[in-house]
Amino acid sequence: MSVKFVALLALALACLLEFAPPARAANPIFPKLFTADPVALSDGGRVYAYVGVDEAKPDDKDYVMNEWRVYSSCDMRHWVDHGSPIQAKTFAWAKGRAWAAHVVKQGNKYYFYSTVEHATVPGLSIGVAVSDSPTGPFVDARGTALITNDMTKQTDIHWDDIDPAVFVDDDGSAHLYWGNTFLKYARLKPNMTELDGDYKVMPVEPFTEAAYMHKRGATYYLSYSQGFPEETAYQTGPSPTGPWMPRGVIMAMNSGVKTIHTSIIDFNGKSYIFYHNAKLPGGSEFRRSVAVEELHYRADGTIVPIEQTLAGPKANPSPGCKVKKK
Ligand code: FUB
Repeated sequence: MSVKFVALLALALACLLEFAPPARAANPIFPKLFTADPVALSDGGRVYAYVGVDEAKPDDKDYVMNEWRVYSSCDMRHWVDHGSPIQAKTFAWAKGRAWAAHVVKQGNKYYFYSTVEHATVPGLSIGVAVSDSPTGPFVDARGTALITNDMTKQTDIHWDDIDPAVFVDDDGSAHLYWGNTFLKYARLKPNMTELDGDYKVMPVEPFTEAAYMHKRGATYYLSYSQGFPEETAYQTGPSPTGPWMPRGVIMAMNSGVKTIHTSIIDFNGKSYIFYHNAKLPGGSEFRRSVAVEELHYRADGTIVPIEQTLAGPKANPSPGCKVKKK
């Protein structure tokens, strides 16, 4: 090979590198829409991520949210868009505001718990919908709200009954957590659509919103947003109702948006935290974007604080995972 040929080859390679479009960062994971309030479900070798859609225009001063969307992945890197399996109008008794939701599998059914504004009971409320598939469509499972704002009296604010999170324990018992300012808890009946007894207020302070429960070994992890701007804190305990031991902050507050709304799952032997920030171009308080990071535990079971990254987690394919490269 002549020196001239090698020089030409090197020049061509340099030009290619220079002009090749940079690979898109993995985070935020859904670059085509503003998305928020993620919750994920690991099922059948795929992870399903359910998100609200922020439709606010740049100058809007409030959330504009009408539907939820679901995406899935078999490797935590490549995501398939399954569209919108449920909208606020799925609940005939609601008048809008598709705020944060949570999805769990119980038996062969998928239950979608969601915040919506009630049409006749002032304030935000919680509904439950059901489907035979993780990608929906979901239908209203009750025909009425599961929780309404007039059922709780701790504060006059009309958005204190938001952000449902349902945890199904190893014995099949189902536990509902929700609230803003006050964290509320109730057992669910085995039908997943009714409260089993009265609700309680959990003594978790300071608490803002976005409660989330997961279990690792025999330890229960209650994570939630605290402060405003929000940061994600967590506590641990020996049961779904505590008693709780505060363990500190695992994700620091965002810049450009005051909320953060995290949720934690295991997938293919690793743990992940989903959250939202405002890092999609044009992002802001009401134009958020969902991202994901790997989450690590220390030997004593405490969680290592998580940095937000643009790179996101490494590929973690399920056996037989085939991704469609664009
Ligand atoms: O998306 C509307 C609200 O913002 C959610 O219900 C809260 O968790 C916060 O993320």
